[in-house]
Amino acid sequence: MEKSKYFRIIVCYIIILIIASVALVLCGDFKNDSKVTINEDEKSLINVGFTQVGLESGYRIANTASVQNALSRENGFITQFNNGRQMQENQIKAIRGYISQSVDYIVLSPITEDGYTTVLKEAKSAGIPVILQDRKVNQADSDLYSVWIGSDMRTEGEKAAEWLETYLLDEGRSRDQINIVVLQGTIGSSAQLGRTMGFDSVSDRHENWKILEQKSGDFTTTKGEEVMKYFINKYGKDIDVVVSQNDSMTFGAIDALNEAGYKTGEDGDIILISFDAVHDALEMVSSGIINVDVECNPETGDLVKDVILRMEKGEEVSKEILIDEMVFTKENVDKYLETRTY
Ligand code: GYE
Repeated sequence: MEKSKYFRIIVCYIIILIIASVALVLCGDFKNDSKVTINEDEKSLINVGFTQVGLESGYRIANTASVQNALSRENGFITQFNNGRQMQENQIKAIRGYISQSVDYIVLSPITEDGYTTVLKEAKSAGIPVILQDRKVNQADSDLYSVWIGSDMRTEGEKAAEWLETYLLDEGRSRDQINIVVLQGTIGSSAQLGRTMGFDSVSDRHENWKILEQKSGDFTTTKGEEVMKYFINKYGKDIDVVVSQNDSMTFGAIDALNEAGYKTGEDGDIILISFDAVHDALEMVSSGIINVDVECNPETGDLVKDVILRMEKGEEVSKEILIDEMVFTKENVDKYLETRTY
């Protein structure tokens, strides 16, 4: 076999080795996950296993920080963190790990409402209370968790549509044909389901409102830009309103719209409605690029902590605990911008 063939084989092996090691580093769970070792003097701490949706948005980053800061060692907790990377199987694997370690509590933000029944039954059989925060699981599984803490996503959707009703009335456009496209979040997540149901329930009251299409951008900027480009190619100048179910997708949508020559917001061709109300988006509300941003408050950490401490004392806790939220427009946003921590 001539030398060049040997050389080609060796190069192939080296390339395979490099790809394999890169894959191992990227897929390894260690990147964002924490494993804690419990020393003898830490046995009195409350041991919590926390599995999070992922790192897909500003909301998510703030929500993770809120829970981790609340469930800190200073506050009497020892908390393991799992980044679900927006894949349910990662969360299920993490929960089974927590069960095998006999943690005291499991905190879960479920990526979608379906798919957790079996693992929640396993946690229940192991006698480990599960606390949901942010998103929900199916109502049918309500006996498999102790408490849900989060936002009323359906009301968020209604607030967005009710703002549009008022805006169109003020603009003298309440009888115009209004064409709407919707960038939805992760399909099957309670955020996507709730916001869609809420917005649609108000939209159905207006025969002159036409939802041209709803398509998932999976709550990420990249996918949001991709879906907005699809909408622009398909509907172009017919689009009057873009509803984007989180700020991350909104940022991608703005890039796509600007690239195609469309202006959004106060003096634009397109009315832009967003959700979450993270700092960077509120700056765009202030500058008139986003018309309205319906808040989804990520700061659930202290509520989770208080629930656990009360459960530790054997106190009754409500099955659902809602967090307060606002609607931001150019008229009210500036006084909140300075103090916004996320
Ligand atoms: O709107 C989005 C995140 O579940 C309410 O998930 C949360 C949503 C939030 O990806 O930014």
